[in-house]
Amino acid sequence: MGNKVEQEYGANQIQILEGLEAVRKRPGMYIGTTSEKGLHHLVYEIVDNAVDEALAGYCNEILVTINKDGSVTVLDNGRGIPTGIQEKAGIPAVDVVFTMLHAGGKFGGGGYKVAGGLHGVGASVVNALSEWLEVEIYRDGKIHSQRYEKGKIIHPLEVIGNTRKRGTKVTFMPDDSIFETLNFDFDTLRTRLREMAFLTKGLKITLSDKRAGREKEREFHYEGGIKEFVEYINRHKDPLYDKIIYCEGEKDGVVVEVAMQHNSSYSESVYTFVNNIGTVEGGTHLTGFRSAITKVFNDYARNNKMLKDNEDNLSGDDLREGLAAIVSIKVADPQFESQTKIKLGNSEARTAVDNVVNEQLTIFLELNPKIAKIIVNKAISAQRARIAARKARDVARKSTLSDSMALPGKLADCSDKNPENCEIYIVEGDSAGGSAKTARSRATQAILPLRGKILNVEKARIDKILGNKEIQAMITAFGTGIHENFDISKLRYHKIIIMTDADVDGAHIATLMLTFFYRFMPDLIREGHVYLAQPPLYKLEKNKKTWYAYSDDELDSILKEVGRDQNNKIQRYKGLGEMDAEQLWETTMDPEKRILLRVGIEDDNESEVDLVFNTLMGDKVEPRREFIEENAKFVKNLDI
Ligand code: TTJ
Repeated sequence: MGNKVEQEYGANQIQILEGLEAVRKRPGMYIGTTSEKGLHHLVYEIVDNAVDEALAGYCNEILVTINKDGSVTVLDNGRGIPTGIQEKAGIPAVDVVFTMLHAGGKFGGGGYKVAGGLHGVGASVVNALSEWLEVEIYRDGKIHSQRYEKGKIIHPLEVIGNTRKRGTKVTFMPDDSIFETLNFDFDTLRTRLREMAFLTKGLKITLSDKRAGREKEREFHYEGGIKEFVEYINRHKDPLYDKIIYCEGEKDGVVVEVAMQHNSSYSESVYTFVNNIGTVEGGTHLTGFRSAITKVFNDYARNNKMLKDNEDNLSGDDLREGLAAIVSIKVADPQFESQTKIKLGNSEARTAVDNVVNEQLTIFLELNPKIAKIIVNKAISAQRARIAARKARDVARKSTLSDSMALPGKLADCSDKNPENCEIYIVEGDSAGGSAKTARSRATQAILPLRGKILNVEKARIDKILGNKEIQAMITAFGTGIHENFDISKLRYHKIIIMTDADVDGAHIATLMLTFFYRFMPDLIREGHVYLAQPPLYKLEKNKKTWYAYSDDELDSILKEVGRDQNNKIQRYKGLGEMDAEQLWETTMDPEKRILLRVGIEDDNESEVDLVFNTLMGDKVEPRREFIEENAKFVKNLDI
């Protein structure tokens, strides 16, 4: 008998070691990437386990600490991972959790485990990819301790003391032979942990950085859960009514939670989650949400004579104008359609969200007729604007039917017709546009000068936006169309380069353009076609030699090199207009020498990008300053 147990134990051990070895050999298969992103996934993976304990109702506090040595600790006040021998494996349950792949019975226990999407590979993968990992379990009055190195158990689980606490503490040091970087980013962790806290009402998550010189702490605790998430999305906007509309329920094993509130803007900010993971491409839950919204509001409008019998239904787009919403569902067996696992496929999720929202939103509107009327009226004016815009577009289309590819008059196009070789500079002001036209390399560089501030698309309705000359010029020059008609294969230039003055106004104009791209042609940014030119801030002349500096620091280091004396002639450029064509070419347009910043969107984080924009574009002054401090995050340094 004893012999048999031993044999099984041995077989398990071999299986464990093979499993961990596979993870270390092909980490990408388990965590997607060994870049900074993969590094942060390790933390989410461990935190997910503690959040599961919170979802089960046994834990209300999680503390995440970046330690002085760069390791990370996750501590919860849950029941503690079981320490007894697990019969099937013949080793303590905690060792099963940390050494056996896909251990822990994900989705097996009748609960809704959070880790069903992008990560969800389990604590054993984190362990396998860690130089070392230590667990302390506070359970049954005792402190149980275990240490692993590169995933391997070093010694049997031991009791190292007594405690009155309950909970689990995990500390791990990622393996530097596996990850490209071990540098945890406070803001990246902050964003995800805040999202987790919004999605798990009542759970307090604290993030604390103990690294020398970087000490910082943030606490996330939202009793209102996703209702507070919606308040957060609308925090710099004007809500159209005070309440947050909230629906929750369960159907066919799908737990549904929805919160929403309209604001006075014209864009939609709806974010969807499955098992606490953002589904950037939406899916069935989003479809269910949209169809319920469309039906319930149209029924309400008809029943209350706000829409006459001969009038068209309000479209979903009309009803979602200015809508901020969170749709969060929990499903035991999430099916994802796309490779990237960000589009939900479960059909029962569609009916569940549709039913829950249908039923509860109908009741809400009956109980809150003032709010119902505000929303329906907003949708009716959106509908009018949409019809006006369609007419304007039809007129525009007809007037250019003979030469539908008519390019804007101000565009100086390039001669090369292969989009891959071509770039278009969108230049602030006619005078800088003139210099750029002289300076450019005609074969591959096109110039489109724009006059003054372009329209803020966050604050204008679609009819006005499409009637705007500058916006029309960009749309026709790019060739792609917009929104659902957007077709990237028609893009006429693979680099779209925004060139504005290196001052606050220039930054503002650049942001207005980025906002337009993000709202009307987001794939341009996603696919990396959008760039910011970087004109120099200073010119230094000395002994017939010239230097250009793109920042104060750079000027400083040049001065250090050439010596600070009276022969230095320093010019501070206030605008592109102060440079002649030759200087403009040399400093900002010559592909061999220029600096370009490529604009990107972080996949995981579209709600943040959205917020970043809204912050800058809003009416309130303070948030704008915040943005300017933070906008480095939006733009990543690319070319030299
Ligand atoms: C499992 O069912 C019996 C009672 O304990 C349940 C459990 O495992 N709870 C639990 C696990 N609480 N916290 C964890 C946990 C916490 C961290 C930080 C890391 C991991 C892998 C698990």
